[in-house]
Amino acid sequence: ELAGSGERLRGRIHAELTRARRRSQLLTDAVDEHDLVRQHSPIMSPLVWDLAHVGNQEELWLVRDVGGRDPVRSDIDDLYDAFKHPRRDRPALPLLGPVEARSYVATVRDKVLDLLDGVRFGDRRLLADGFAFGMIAQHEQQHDETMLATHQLRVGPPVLTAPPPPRATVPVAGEVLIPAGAFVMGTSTDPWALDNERPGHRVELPAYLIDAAPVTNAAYLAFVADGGYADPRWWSEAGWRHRCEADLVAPMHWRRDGADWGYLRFGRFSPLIPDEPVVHVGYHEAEAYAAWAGKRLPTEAEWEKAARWDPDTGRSRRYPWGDGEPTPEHANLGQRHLTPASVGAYPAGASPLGVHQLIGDVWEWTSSPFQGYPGFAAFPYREYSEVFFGPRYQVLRGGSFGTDPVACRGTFRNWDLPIRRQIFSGFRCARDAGPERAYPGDLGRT
Ligand code: AVJ
Ligand code: FE
Repeated sequence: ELAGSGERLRGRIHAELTRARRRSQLLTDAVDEHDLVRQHSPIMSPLVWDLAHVGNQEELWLVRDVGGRDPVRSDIDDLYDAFKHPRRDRPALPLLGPVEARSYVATVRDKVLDLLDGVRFGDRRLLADGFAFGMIAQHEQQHDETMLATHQLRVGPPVLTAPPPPRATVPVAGEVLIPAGAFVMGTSTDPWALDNERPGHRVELPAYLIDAAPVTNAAYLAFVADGGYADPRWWSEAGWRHRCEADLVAPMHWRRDGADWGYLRFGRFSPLIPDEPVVHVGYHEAEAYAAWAGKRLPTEAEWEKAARWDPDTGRSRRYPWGDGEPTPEHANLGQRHLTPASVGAYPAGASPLGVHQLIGDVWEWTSSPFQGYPGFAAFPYREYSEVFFGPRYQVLRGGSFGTDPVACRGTFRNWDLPIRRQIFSGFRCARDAGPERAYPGDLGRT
């Protein structure tokens, strides 16, 4: 540990844990006790489960493992083990009530802040650069995003408010050519990167075109109006089967408003804003739209090269704009706003080649199933990522307006089932550049 750097790290950890807790409190204090314990959808937990689960993970990793202290409540470990009880069964469990859950998470936090004071970051790999604390701050923020999705599913008068996102200030349209070549995907050095983001490894890609912005409501509406949901030509076999079984006709939360469409957002109805990224679409819908548009979804590597590769130096950076932490000018993150922002609202967040809004706004589906990178090693536990590897889950990238910056970066990987659309998911398209586009000098001569 460099002199003084331990103190800076302690301060950063304290700030991240506190920020996460403020968010959890905002999301759980916004509703009454009945709303906290009820299940708003069989695919979501009661909000009070998320709250106590966050505290229980913090107890397991920080109080017991890092701190070596006695358990606060070892009797409830089983209730809050996500692998023991599927979401639909959680309301029937003898969960802590709202008052007990709040007092439990506060007790755990007091102990954590106490042990943070004396912890030595160099002692174990789990503690290097404060990783265990960073993992727990990210975990709480991930559940805060899940709780925000539960709020979106909740029926009743609105309880959450936030100012609208900034308006578009630059025109953004079309595609950006990413030249052929290798780049470093993932990271071996980002201190709080999770196991599935590691290690950094070279990936060689042919030239490709990627949309300069996520697909907007207007563009998606054209697919809907063209009968896209009624034409199996655009859908994969599994996608079409699901579209029929679930009777999908439009993104989740879209509602007809006479001849037009609007959406229900956190209890309020509004007309579609045409130049906002479409949100609440599943992987199958994203794939169908891309086929209809004559394109495809980007692979995960294509998404990451567009987001991180610096054409001047060849280096992979942390974000599209560089290595600096996101500010409100860079990206729509952190639940500052409760909608995606219009395309063109974040010129300062664009990549050097002109790809916009890769970070924030909406999670973007990629065509890649969730897999470990070459050299992957589970750390610190297999259940964070490894048990989800395989063809069942698709990777999403970039974070949404509901994602906190601590859990969002160019290497961050999210995953979900292809049918899921309660998450803040959208997409952008890509396509092969073709030989004539790979050699700009040949343009017009073929
Ligand atoms: C990475 C968002 C898929 O919510 O299932 C929370 C994050 N892991 N608790 C999830 C997570 C354990 C995870 N996702
Ligand atoms: Fe969890």
